Amino acid sequence: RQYHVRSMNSPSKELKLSDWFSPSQSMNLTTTNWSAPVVWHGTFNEEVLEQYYAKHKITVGLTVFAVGRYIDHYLRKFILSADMFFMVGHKVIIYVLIDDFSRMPWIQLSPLRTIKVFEIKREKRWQDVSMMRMKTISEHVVDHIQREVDFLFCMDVDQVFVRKYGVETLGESVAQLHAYWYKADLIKVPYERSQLSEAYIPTGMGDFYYHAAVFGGTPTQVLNIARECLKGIMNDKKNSIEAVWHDESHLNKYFFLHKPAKLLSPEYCWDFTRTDIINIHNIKLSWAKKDYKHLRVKL
Ligand code: 2GW
Ligand code: MN
Repeated sequence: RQYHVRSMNSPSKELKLSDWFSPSQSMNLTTTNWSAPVVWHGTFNEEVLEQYYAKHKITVGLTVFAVGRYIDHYLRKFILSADMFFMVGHKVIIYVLIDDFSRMPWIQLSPLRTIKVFEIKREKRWQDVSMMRMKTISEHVVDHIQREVDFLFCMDVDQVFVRKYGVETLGESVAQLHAYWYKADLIKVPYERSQLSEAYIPTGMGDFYYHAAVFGGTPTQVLNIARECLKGIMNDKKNSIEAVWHDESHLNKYFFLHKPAKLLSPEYCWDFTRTDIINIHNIKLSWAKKDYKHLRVKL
């Protein structure tokens, strides 16, 4: 659709929306060059999708980690909002990985929702808390998740669902466009640039900068993602190097080598403090407030 606006000063000249916004700002990419859909609100027919998945009786898993201060800060809101908005009408299993069982909040969930809580050991460095999620995820997918769900999402805990986050997001392997970088020049995105790291992506290469706060797919695909990222992380440790954005750098390398089957628009993981919300109309998941000073002291 083309919007035409008549200019006041020169009534003869028609101004197009694209006279003010560059194409990258005025249009949303809806398909990648490897033919994967980029899901934006409005690019899917909810009714048709719901009819399809209703017949298939799917179960969707969601892993979330909460260690140390993040338990009290984020966990309850994350779970309550997931209960309300994540895969409404479908079976959901929320897998909570927590370092102190006794601090698990008591939450009454709606029908069709189950919680499974597992205690994990606490890593000393926060970088390892984040990175070693890949190890725990692979172990749990093998141990039980692969037999319990049809699709699995892995998410950061420091975010809240604010609208329906539905079956339009399901796919073999799913990657999230990062709210900071989806419009940026590819040479500027913060991929790991040291050749010594397994996460290395040469300048000018890559497709998109993905956000590790959300990734998913079938259990088999998630297992592959988590295993490959872990392999890269462990090799880097052996070589005494750490990628600039930890697990996120390795995830970006993985999706560079193995293109995701589906991409989610930044509406599916938006930073609510951002003011340049051109084309962001329907936010479904929002970053939670981060009190860096308080949260990132020790650990
Ligand atoms: C993390 C950083 C500094 C201090 C504490 C923590 C921390 C993280 C923690 O104390 N407890 C905890 O449970 N976590 C878990 O790790 C939690 O699930 C959290 O969502 C996740 C990633 O940490 P987070 O959310 O603070 O990192 P972000 O929001 O800056 O995330 C991006 O970059 C990370 C790597 O640096 C990850 O790749 C993450 O997936 C990205 O979204
Ligand atoms: Mn986060």
